[in-house]
Amino acid sequence: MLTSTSTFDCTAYHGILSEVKAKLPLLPRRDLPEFFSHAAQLSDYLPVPLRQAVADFRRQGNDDGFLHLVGLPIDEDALPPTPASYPAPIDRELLDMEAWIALVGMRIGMATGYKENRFGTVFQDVYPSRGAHQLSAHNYDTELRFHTEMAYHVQQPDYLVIACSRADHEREAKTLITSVRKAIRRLSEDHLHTLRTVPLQWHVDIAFRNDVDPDPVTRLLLLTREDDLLRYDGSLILPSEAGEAAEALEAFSAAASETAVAVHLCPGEILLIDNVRTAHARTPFTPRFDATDRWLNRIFVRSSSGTSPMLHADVVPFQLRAPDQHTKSTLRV
Ligand SMILES: O=C(O)CCC(=O)C(=O)O
Ligand SMILES: [Fe+2]
Repeated sequence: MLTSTSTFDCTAYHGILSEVKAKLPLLPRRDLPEFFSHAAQLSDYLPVPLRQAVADFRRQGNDDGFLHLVGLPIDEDALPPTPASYPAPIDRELLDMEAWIALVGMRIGMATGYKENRFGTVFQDVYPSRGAHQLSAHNYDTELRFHTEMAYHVQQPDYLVIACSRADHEREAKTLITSVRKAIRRLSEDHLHTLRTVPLQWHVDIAFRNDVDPDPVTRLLLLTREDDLLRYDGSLILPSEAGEAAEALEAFSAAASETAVAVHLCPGEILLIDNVRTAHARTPFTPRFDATDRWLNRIFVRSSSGTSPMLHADVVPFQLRAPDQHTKSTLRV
């Protein structure tokens, strides 16, 4: 049942959900393309109201920029220890939350691995890790900055599907999602015009930096598609490099923080994030490193791939987006 535009409660559907999940292969990593293709077929048997909510979200998005699924079945007693490394062993049994992100995710596109990111793993674990880089989702002691996931990549994921297997002990870790549809209402016409016409310099995540090119850069407009497409990052776009757009960028950053929605993810919950209309962040939290720390499961999903056909669990190589052109027009729409 949809409790608001962005929350859907699955509690009423445990019977049918468990029946569908039971048909999935138990060792997904043995053959990921086969696993996800199986999940796509089985997803036709998910409860109609759930399929409808996901289909509506896929067709038109929503104001919040995410769909929060709550009350999915999870046997917390059966969970293995929170991982402390990746990739997961090939014979790790399917987790409840991995089953749900695969079944729900395959309603909106295809799971995708990114070759240079975590060895191209498609199913990813997100857990706190000592010494993690400040830009990494494994970081915990500082706020993970707002970011649109891989906006600079030609094969940018259209959606990010994250599930919670374990919450943090102190219930401090909030996932923040800011959506273009809400943030732009706070901006002046002048700032909007700048963000539609002046591309911003982008650096890329550490996974895509290497000895040959230690600092790939491109230039992207923050707003496109009539202000319904957002590319934003609080660290990979440097205000000092924003030139004439610096003030508009600062105004956007403030609007993004002010309009963001905070979700404290709990076991049995999924965030289906619209990665072309939002940026997300995470507040700091306090791990115990006792094998029961916060544990998220995640897949990146593409719903369109330009010209080439998409494959299930495809692993795509890094391709930097070509820079957007500076639009000289002085016409303010
Ligand atoms: O820890 C979170 O809530 C989100 C982390 C993140 O940015 C991600 O998983 O992509
Ligand atoms: Fe992220």
